[in-house]
Amino acid sequence: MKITFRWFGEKDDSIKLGQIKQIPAVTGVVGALYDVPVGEVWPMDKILALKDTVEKAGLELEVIESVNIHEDIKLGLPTRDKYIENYKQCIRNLGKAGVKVICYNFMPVFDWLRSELAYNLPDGSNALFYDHNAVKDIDPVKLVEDMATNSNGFILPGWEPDRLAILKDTLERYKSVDEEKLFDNLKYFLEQIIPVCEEADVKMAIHPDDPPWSLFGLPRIVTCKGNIDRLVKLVDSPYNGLTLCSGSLGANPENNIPDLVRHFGAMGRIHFGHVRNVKFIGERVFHEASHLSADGSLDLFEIMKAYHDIDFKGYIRPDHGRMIWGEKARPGYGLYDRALGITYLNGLWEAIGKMKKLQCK
Ligand code: CS2
Ligand code: MN
Repeated sequence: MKITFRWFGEKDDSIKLGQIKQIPAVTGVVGALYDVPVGEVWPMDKILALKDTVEKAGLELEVIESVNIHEDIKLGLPTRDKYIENYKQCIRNLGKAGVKVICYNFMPVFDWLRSELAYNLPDGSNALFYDHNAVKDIDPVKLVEDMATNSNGFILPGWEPDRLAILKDTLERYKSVDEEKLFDNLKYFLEQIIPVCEEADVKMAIHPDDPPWSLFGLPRIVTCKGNIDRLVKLVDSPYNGLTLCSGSLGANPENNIPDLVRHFGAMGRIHFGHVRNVKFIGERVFHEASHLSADGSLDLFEIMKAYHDIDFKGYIRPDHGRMIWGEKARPGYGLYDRALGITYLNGLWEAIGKMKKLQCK
């Protein structure tokens, strides 16, 4: 595996590349261009400038998270073709710059969603929190406003102002899109872009829905093994793959993450792993936790063992972390807890590998 770290750019991240470089085993950052509106082509010069900045710090830029999908593509509107053409050009440009994996998601309107961004934990740290009861009856516009004002002054990934400005309109338009229609629209998109990915040697890695159930009556499809099985077959190519996010899928206890790693890993479809823990405290109520197995509901040893068993050669990153040691950063994306997460993943990986060798002797 190759360990990476998500970074929001020199202007928008409180974390410096030099700090990321000092985290043991990190070979690259997961980056994006944040100033190109959704649906537009990412210009070559801007991609190369980002790559140059990252490489000067001794790191690689082989994974992009995310090239977001224009709502017209998810809605299946006639205007989608123009945006799909732009997406193809983006893939070609990224391929030319040496990018190997594009993470994206197909969640209508909302990216990840939480009811609280700074839920206090007993040790004085805080983390993202989700309570379905608090979310289900609330006006989505109000919820989004709350998220935007409580984010320590940072723009949250997936919650960019241009997206939020047209929120009411977009919600209205989804009234005619159910899960079947969303699957059709995903298939239409993949059928057009996957041949371009094959040519450019860039793998697509869809991120699961977070949380993995429907919200505000909107359809969500990347939620469970059966649906993911269906989506990898929509276009049967290794370039149509997954970002296996343990915390997103793991918020539903019915999703068995080590099993998913083995299943989709054996098919060669996992290109990117997001590894983090969540702690269930009720039905559809959870908070994020440190990566340590004992602190959450997921067994990180079993997850890393599954990656080891499939001889995973793709990219891994720690996912959201808690806010600890008084850090003020973008919720979920501070330096300290994610760096601790990486150290823990390194420890598990080394121990699993060495134990296997001992058992062979
Ligand atoms: C989130 C998402 O769980 C996560 O990784 O932070 O915003 C994620 O980056 C997107 O859904 C990927 O497109
Ligand atoms: Mn994730």
